[in-house]
Amino acid sequence: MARLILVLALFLLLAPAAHAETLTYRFGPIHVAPGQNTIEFAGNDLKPPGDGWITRFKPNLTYADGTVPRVDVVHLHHGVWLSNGAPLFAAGEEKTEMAAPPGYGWRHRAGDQWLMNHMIHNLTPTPADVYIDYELDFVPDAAAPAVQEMRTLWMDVMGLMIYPVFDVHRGAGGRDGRYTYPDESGLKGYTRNRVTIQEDGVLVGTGGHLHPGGLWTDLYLERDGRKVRLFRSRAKYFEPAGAVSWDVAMRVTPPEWRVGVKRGDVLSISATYDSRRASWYEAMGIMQVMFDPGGTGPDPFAVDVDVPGRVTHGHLPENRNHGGAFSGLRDPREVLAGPVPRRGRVAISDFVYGRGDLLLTGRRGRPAAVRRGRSLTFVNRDADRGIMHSITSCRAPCNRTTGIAYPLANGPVRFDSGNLGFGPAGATAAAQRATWKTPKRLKAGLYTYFCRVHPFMRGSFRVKRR
Ligand SMILES: [Cu+2]
Repeated sequence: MARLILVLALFLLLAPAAHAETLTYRFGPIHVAPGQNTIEFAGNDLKPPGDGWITRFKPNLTYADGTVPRVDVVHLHHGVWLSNGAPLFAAGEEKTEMAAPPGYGWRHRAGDQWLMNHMIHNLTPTPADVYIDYELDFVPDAAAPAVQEMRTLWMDVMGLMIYPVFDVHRGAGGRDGRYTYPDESGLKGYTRNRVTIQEDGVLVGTGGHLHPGGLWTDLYLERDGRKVRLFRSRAKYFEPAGAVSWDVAMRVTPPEWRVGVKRGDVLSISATYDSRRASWYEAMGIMQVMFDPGGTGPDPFAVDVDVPGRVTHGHLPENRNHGGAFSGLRDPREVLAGPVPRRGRVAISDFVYGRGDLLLTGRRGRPAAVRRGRSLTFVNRDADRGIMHSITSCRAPCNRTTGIAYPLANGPVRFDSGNLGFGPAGATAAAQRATWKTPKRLKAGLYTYFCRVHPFMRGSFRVKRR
């Protein structure tokens, strides 16, 4: 009898899913200019036609022929599906599949206004046309009177902003080689990573979003001066070199995870990165939390809800090109120093560093040797075309093949120019300037660098004693 009830209960719970239809959409084509790395917004009519429930969401990025671009060539920095102005789904290159727990769904109405916010990064000087593909499982109202509504609570360590990023500097966060934002940021009274629950209910699922170098995101709950961890969304790296690339999947909560919450409870999140091996610029820490207002669940102070998570996919073939192999590029440590250009200015144009570029031969390919105490000034002449470049320290020789795990911002002396270029205020990764000066306090020696936006760009300069 007990078994029969269980089977019946399971049937009732799972029944709506049986009526779900899978809808596939292609958003695009999106033309990505050479080296593009901009944030775009566009209306999006590609949504279910009627009222009902979305129970699953799966994102991808494709070419017109349906193949998936290699992540070291074109990558989905992020896509956010906004509904009526609020984030509904989001995806980055970790491509987490979001599924509602059985019996639950995201409410959808035919009149909802959708907007697509995307940042697609073309790591090459070749234009490309791509599509954002996504699959939705959808249960029309008529087919499923019993779906329970849940909402997305958007948690971001930076709060709600268009480009919510922070930098993780190599060596930051102390001797454990890990840096947790905001806890180790030194910011006092920081509250942007917190959300206050407005009504009693139950949390039914969550998962984290990180960038390469990210180890995990944590979700906490505070009540009456007590604090408890609800879930750690750990990154699982398929990447052979470890936590250094997009070859990763995030662990999300199992379908049966539930946490009862009360009005006035405070949720907060943090993001932890590896700071031992490299710096991580423009890092993110986001968790989407699914909330059923009015539902009930276990008290997290009485029951340990912080269970291990599960990944939603395995190693993806588009992540196969790791880089770091012999390339035939010169070893800049063996190249003669060259003179400092006029006024110490090094132009970057057409994806080439004007002096010391590892791809240049002859005099211009020699690393300009600047005197100690002086600077070279890099000028991005591609900025007018909307192309950003950076000068970011990497460990010599920095001349191996480009892939998702090479090069890294791992120079023995840390420097980074920011993204030299311009963009709309508040909605860009650009530094809003086109020039950068090398630090004056560098010791004598060779310095190698790459462009974070176009990692095939590599260069070098020297600092010499007076
Ligand atoms: Cu560049």
